[in-house]
Amino acid sequence: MLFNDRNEIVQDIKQRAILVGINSGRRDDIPIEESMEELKELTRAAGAEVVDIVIQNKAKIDPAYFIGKGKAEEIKIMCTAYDVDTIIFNDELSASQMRNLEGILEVAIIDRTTLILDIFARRAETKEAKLQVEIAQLRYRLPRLVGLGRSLSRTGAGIGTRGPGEQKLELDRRRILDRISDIKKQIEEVKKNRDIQRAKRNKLQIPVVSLVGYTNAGKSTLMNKLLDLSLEQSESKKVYSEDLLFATLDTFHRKIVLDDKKEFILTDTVGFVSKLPHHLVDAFKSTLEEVVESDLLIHVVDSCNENFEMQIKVTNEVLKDLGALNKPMIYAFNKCDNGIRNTLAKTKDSVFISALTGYGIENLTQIIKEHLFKDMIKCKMLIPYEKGDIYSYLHENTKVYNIKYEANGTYLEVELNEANYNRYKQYIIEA
Ligand SMILES: Nc1nc2c(ncn2[C@@H]2O[C@H](COP(=O)(O)OP(=O)(O)OP(=O)(O)O)[C@@H](O)[C@H]2O)c(=O)[nH]1
Ligand SMILES: [Mg+2]
Repeated sequence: MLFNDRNEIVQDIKQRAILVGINSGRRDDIPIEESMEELKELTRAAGAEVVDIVIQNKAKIDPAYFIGKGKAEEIKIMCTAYDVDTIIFNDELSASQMRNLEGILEVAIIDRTTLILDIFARRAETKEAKLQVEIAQLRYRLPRLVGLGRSLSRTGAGIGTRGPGEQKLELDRRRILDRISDIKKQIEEVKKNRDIQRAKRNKLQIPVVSLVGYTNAGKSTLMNKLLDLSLEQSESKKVYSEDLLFATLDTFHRKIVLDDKKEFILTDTVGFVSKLPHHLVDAFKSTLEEVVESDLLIHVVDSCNENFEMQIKVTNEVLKDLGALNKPMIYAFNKCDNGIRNTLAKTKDSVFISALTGYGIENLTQIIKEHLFKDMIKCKMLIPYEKGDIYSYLHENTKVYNIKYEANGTYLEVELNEANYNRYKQYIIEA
């Protein structure tokens, strides 16, 4: 990759990478082959080419070189033979491991965290996401600056050197610290604005449902499918979905109006991945606050993926970290157009769907309704004719079963949520 004077990329040359992972043999780890397959997908998402994959069986990692020194020397030979310029490790490396490895291998050393941060930097679209990613990148690189040449330097550009908006990341310690405090201030500003928006939504008393799950599970596709069914909709409200890790980085809110006028706000969120960098989770905590505050979580699972159980576990761990694990949650086993796994047991809080074909979506909305509107109260009301505004509000926003125009006002049989029930109590004649 080459940069011009303004620090913008002018030419992108594909990096050629060898991926390196350690098989610790621990039983609760994800099988190494699958973890490396995921690393390969991540590498692809960062725009580099995978030349080879090296796995070392090793119960304990080497404090100096992460892998064995002998293995590192073997990889050095491969680098020359295959014209490789980057080595990507499947775990987080310490500053000294990076430095030592760079000394032997003489190519750029990237770890899984740097790789994930790099993908986030490439994908970040909104100002807030960009700020969050950059701060996570800077915090991660700060203790790793010393002695790192090729991996972070200006000439050895590539994964790990770019921030959001394809700008070069700061290298100077002092300037990094200044930049971090500057970003913090900007995030505060954005947060204020978001809090105002959220307060507005809260005021509407509309329940919030959040889609959560592993990256590529189909959250955004499901959001689009539910938008299709919504009584209020528009094509421009569709969100981006793609067969790519981390297609979504921002939180999106859409109003869904069901056939009986019951409505809720649906939130699409960033997908999770195993070994998600802590700095990143921290940075995204503010955007994910809404997940913590939602009334219901739909945990979307790619049931076609061999590792779906691990993906559920990872997602739940991140949710726990966010303090959202105590929320009511429905498991939506997605991609069932490819058949339903016979190991999947159907429970009252799980549903088999295909966000692509629409299979099972009715069932899902039924379950959502049961969760969100179980406290709906059916009642009979008499609205005086001079309170036309209340009548219009109820007519537009609630399920009306019966209307009669009586001598002293409009008689309504409606279903009210708790807020409306309390608000219009005086007009209720029978609950
Ligand atoms: N076969 C099949 N593919 C699906 C289904 N739902 C989603 N997909 C595909 O899965 C890929 C990922 O879908 P997204 O909706 O972008 O997934 P996501 O969970 O939003 O992913 P991130 O935003 O990366 O976290 C896309 O290629 C979708 O077309 C489904 O029900 N069946
Ligand atoms: Mg998405």
